[in-house]
Amino acid sequence: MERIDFEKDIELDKKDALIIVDMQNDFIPGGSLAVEEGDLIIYGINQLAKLLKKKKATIVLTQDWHPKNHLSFASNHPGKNPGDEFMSEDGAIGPVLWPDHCVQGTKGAEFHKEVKTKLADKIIQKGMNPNVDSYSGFQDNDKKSKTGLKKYLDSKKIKHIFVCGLALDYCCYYTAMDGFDFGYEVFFLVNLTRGVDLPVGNVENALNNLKNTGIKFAKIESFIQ
Ligand code: VGL
Ligand code: ZN
Repeated sequence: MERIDFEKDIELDKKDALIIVDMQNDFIPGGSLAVEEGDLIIYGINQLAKLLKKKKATIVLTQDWHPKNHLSFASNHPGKNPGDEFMSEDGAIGPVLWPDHCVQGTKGAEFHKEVKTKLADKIIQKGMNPNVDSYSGFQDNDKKSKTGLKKYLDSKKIKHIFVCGLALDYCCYYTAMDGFDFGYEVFFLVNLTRGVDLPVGNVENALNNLKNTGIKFAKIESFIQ
């Protein structure tokens, strides 16, 4: 992507929601599916969360929450390794297999200790069906089952969502795209995300698709304090 144009002078209010995607130990350096520099975005996410709280906006955390037998794990496919290409016909699993991560009840599935989880109004868990992955905070990859995020946002009359967290090209990307499809105005907080870039080029593709879809980009400086 040539360059990113950031929005200016965004005035936050109670129709806004910050969606903080999967800020869990396994996605942060030291974790099993560590995203490079994933720890560096925590401070900014907390700052923004405090600002949203002040403006009476809503804060949602998503949490990847897999059973041990989840089919996105390479370990559940004999002979396969993490990073291997794998795509199921209905799009439920893939395009690559992952190391075991965010297994329910493990340390790796917990939010990073520096993330201010007390500011959250709601936690949305996803990825519990062993046969289907759920990159989006809204629904499973096969789009058959919903997480409850849309219902929750609509109950609070949310119109605009701001997406940050991990990983840029998976869970943040699909959450933003579904948010757009479901009718919200979507702002992608690109500086408060980091990507896995698997397969290589995936981050660039994701950013281009977001832009071409009509999703806007914002950063901390975009907001009126
Ligand atoms: C994610 C891969 C597998 C993410 C979750 O949070 O982006 N990526 N599970
Ligand atoms: Zn996962």
